[in-house]
Amino acid sequence: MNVKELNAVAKAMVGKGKGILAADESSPTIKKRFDGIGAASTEENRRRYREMLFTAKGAEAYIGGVILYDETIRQSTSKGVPFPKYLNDLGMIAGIKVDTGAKALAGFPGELITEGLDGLRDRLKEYYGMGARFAKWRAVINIGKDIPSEFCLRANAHALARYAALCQEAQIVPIVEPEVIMDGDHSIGRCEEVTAAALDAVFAELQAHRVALEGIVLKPNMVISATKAPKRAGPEEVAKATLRCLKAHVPAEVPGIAFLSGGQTAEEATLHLSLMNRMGKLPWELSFSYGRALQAPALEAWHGKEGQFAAGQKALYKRAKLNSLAHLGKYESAMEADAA
Ligand code: 5MM
Repeated sequence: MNVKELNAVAKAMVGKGKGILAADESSPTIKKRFDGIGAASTEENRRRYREMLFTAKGAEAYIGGVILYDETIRQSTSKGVPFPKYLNDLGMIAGIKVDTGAKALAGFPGELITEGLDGLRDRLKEYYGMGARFAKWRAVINIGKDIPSEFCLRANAHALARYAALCQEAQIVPIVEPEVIMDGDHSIGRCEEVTAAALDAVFAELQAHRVALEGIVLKPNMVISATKAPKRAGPEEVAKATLRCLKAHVPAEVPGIAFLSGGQTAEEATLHLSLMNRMGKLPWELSFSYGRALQAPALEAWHGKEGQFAAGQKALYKRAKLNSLAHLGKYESAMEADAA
């Protein structure tokens, strides 16, 4: 393992003004998204949709990495250029989702464990050969009455650390994603408590597995009220609580933190990121690795229609640019009107 090289890749993924486009929806998830706009989830439609996102002119100035799904990493542009090559040539580092999904954790009702470790060493070798230089694994932590259990946090952290160690052995930067889910009616305080416990469990396991923290990117949730919380915290409170939690639980050696959007609207996710980056000097780059918050407006504008391909690209470009400004702490809500 060459830690210096891993560190350089991690820094390039979330360098100043750059963030990550999460386009790694598995087949069931992309079908759900396509159902929402009445488009058929055929292999060609999925390829064309991803091509629309990846070839949006100018977005490469704001996107440092793109997370692909197994089907997508094997697909090409209409001109026959394999997607990973197309992206890497433009400086948008190709990455790959390697977990195989979150399944019920036996004996722990309501809790999930992420699978995908079997055969991972060989799969990583293959993906590296295809041009992937980073990977992603997502652990899912639900909040509810009496959950998460300490065991669930530990089991997911252990799997994340085993994945991360295998990635680094293969010279691939692991994105470590422990996602505390926003569904429910819990308060921002409860989210902070669970996020802190999840991060502590993750860093304890990463250390135990001898993972080089300089060679990872952390992808956490923001500390935020649940979608159905009776009184939801405002943007300033979300930004403050998230920074307080990260500063107390994420070691300074980690080069970059790239948030997931988790169901926030596109504008909320951008505003929260910008507010945090305005709150003084931080030990790590604080950026984005959004799926829905980057893609939802593009998906809506495209609507599965070839004639609206350019409109979809324009929408993706706009979100990429505004999130880049948010990474620099320079985004204002007023920019929404004229950032096309
Ligand atoms: C893009 O969605 C990713 C894949 O989801 P599935 O494995 O469920 O198909 C997802 O892991 C995503 O990368 C992160 O959750 C961040 O996405 P959001 O939409 O929360 O920013």
